[in-house]
Amino acid sequence: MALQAATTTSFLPSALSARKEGAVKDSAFLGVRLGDGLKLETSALGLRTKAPAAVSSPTATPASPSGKQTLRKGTAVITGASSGLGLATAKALAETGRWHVVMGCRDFLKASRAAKAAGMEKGSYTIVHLDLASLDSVRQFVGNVRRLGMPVDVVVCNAAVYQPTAKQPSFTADGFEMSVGVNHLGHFLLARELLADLTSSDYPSKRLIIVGSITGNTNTLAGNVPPKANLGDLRGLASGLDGVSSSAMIDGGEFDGAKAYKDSKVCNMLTMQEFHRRYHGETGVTFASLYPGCIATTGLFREHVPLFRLLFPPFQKYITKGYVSEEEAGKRLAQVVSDPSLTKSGVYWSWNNNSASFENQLSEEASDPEKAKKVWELSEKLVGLA
Ligand code: NDP
Ligand code: PMR
Repeated sequence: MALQAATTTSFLPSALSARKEGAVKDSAFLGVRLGDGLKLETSALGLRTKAPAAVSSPTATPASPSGKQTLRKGTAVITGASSGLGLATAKALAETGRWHVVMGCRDFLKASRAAKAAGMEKGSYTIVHLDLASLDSVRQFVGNVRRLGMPVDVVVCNAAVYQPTAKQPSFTADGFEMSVGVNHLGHFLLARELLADLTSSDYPSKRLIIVGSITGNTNTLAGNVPPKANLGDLRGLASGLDGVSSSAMIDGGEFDGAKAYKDSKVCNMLTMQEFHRRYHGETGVTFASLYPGCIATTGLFREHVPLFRLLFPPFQKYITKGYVSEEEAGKRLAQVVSDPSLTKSGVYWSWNNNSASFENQLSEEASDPEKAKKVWELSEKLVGLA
């Protein structure tokens, strides 16, 4: 069992997962559809779930030789840690030796290989299956994380899909348009469920972080590149985003994959603030969001046309100067996870050109408390919490 040698514990999906592997058919810069070849993931079949007892639990650290009580190892749950920002953050945290990372990933084999290739030390992480496109999988994930027997000190909602070339919407197992379903609704349920675990953790700084983005903020140049984020009066969300009885878009409009992604990021940022308003005082948990910089090389753009993927990194590096490497972005998110100076709750963090963090301003829509409350209430109905 080579895979189990690479990880301490593996929690696997109960069934095979089917995932889209787009084969690019066209090469225009924008707005072109990809192929829909479905590929069955069979990697999980031969693997066995090991007893959680095998995990080295990050319990209280004994007093150091100097007699000072040191902070115990923290546990950070990161969704979508099999590539890009999530992987870089997992690596940055794990290599401090002060964090155990629970990697919530939909593709076990990919995650396992990625962690190994990144040089993450065996025992510094645990991969637990999570498909955010299924609310059942989210609930199973929460159960499996609890069965690890580790405290949950920080949760990072990082995973996302971006479908800029899709002409038609695709849907999650529960019938929600995919981008909002995965990026927002799956994480909404996950975060709501794990809040209890965060609350009961004895870690001095417990945090729930939801990754936002500049492109969801229309108070920026990047946020004004069409199609712009706009949740409208939320009529599509209210009707379930199923594309049948309602539009697949939150605002009730025509399907647009790029807009759906940006709308989902607005939901992410609104959710973080609503969490802050509802729970910061009561739980002491720090709620934060961030824009890590433009990580133009990640898998997020996998469904974009080849020309875009070729030109986007140099465009961001040399023209907008907004580019940041995966490694640097990982350090930034790791800072939001663990830096003692970033404990303020309700903040949307960004970094300046010298890589210094600052509290950034959200757009009018992404900071609208009324909208945040409505998104919260509609979302809890959709995920079965109300
Ligand atoms: P990647 O595509 O590299 O990472 C996304 C991760 O999400 C992957 O691990 C992917 O898994 C996972 N994922 C996708 N769908 C699901 C699902 N249904 N269930 C579980 N996991 C899933 O992109 P990035 O690293 O760029 O994106 C990370 C975050 O950063 C996102 O929230 C994105 O919005 C945000 N962001 C990115 C920016 C950028 O410039 N790249 C800028 C601003 C924000 P798999 O490996 O199996 O595909
Ligand atoms: Mg953008 C300072 C300018 C800036 C920054 C920081 C970004 C970030 N972008 C900027 C400007 C522009 N972009 C301009 C002027 C254009 C028109 C040429 C432009 C175009 C563009 C496209 C087509 N940009 C994009 C796309 C995408 O498909 C990406 C996207 O919207 O994903 C949702 C994207 C991005 N630009 C960014 C960032 C961070 C992204 C990607 C991802 C994200 O928000 O998560």
